[in-house]
This record gives sequence, C-alpha cells and structure tokens, in this order.
Amino acid sequence: MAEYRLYHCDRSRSVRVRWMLEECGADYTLISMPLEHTRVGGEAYKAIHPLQKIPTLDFAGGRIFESMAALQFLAERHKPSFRLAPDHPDYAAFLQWTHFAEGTMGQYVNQFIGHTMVLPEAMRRPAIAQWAAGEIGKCMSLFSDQLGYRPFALGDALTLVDLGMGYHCYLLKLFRLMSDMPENIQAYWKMLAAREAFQRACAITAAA
Ligand SMILES: N[C@@H](CCC(=O)N[C@@H](CS)C(=O)NCC(=O)O)C(=O)O
Repeated sequence: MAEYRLYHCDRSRSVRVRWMLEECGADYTLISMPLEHTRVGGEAYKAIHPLQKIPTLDFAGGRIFESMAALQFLAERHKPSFRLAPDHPDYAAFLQWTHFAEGTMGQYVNQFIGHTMVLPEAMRRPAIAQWAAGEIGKCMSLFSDQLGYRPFALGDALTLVDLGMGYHCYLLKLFRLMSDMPENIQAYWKMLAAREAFQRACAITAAA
C-alpha cells in the first residue's frame, strides 16, 4: 500500500497537496471524485472527513484535512528545505505568508468561486462576487510587493508559501483574473506553472 492516500477533486485545494506530494517524490494513491458542493464523496467519504471537504491526506497513524497543514507535515517529513526554521531571519515572513494563503486570501477566493459557480444559481449574489474579486486584487497586490522581482515569495528558494499562493495563481488563471494581476505575479505564475511537479498535480482525472 502507498504511504499516502490523497482524497482529491480536480482544481480543488487538493491540487496543492498533490503538488507537494509530487515535489517530494512521495509514494501516494490519488482517490479522485467530482467536486459536488456539500456532498463530496457521498456517505462513504463522510467517514473519512465528516465535513466532506477536500483534501484529506491519509497516512499510517493519522489524517489531515487542512491543505496548508498537510503541506507543512509533508515538508517536515520529506522536504525540510521548503520550510524555514525558527532561527531563520525570514521565519516571521514565512509564517505570515504561509497562513495568509488560506487564512486571508482563501476566504475571498471561496466567496468569489461560490458566488460565480459553486453555489446553486438561486443562492449566488453578484455583489458578493464583485466585492470578493476586489479583495482578491488587494491581496495579490500586497503579495506582489512581497515578491518583488525575486523568483519565489521569500527569495531564491521555493517554500510552502509558493505552493500556497501558487495554487491561488492557478485559480486566478482558471477564472480569467490572472491578466488583471501585477506583471511580477504573472511572471511568477508562468514560472510555477512550468514546474513538472505542478503540471502532474493539476492533470485532470477521470472523475472530473
Ligand atoms: N481550508 C481548507 C478548505 C477546504 C475546502 O473548503 N475545500 C473545498 C474544495 S477547494 C471543498 O471541499 N468544497 C466542498 C463544498 O463546498 O462542499 C483547506 O485548505 O483544506
């Protein structure tokens, strides 16, 4: 049996975890299912994740269903170079931007996607989608300042911040918002999208 099982939906946050597993060269099985709002995976998946959200990373001795936590766990086990140690001068920035990806940016992305395509049409509110798109723009502008013209968010080496924010870049591209982003974000996205591990991670599965 593979070391990890990743419960996955195409284009969802599990792409982040799949990307990390690919970067790590980890041994994993992908369990792919359609992204169905509030009922992902049906009753069987409820036993794995009671909220039926994606992703879940399952392994001997545990289970994680927060994408950024899964990345951190995998970095500790397989890719310590993807995280900064507490005595590193950029450690505070590392924590700040790693959590920003889900804690701040993620909520606006959810609102935008929810009110443009995920929620049943009767529940969608264009004004909320518009507000969320504005907040996404502000978040990316702040991230653009952090990135500057360096290859990665914290400098010359890829860290978990790049997987966290890189996934959002992927969504911005899918939702045709990338061309509105600052020039350095567009260049950053192109470089991340060219990584073989990323390309394997976003390959569409039969369950789409
Ligand atoms: N903060 C969680 C978010 C998990 C989440 O909301 N996943 C979405 C897919 S990206 C989901 O499962 N949606 C199903 C639903 O809306 O019911 C993480 O980063 O893992």
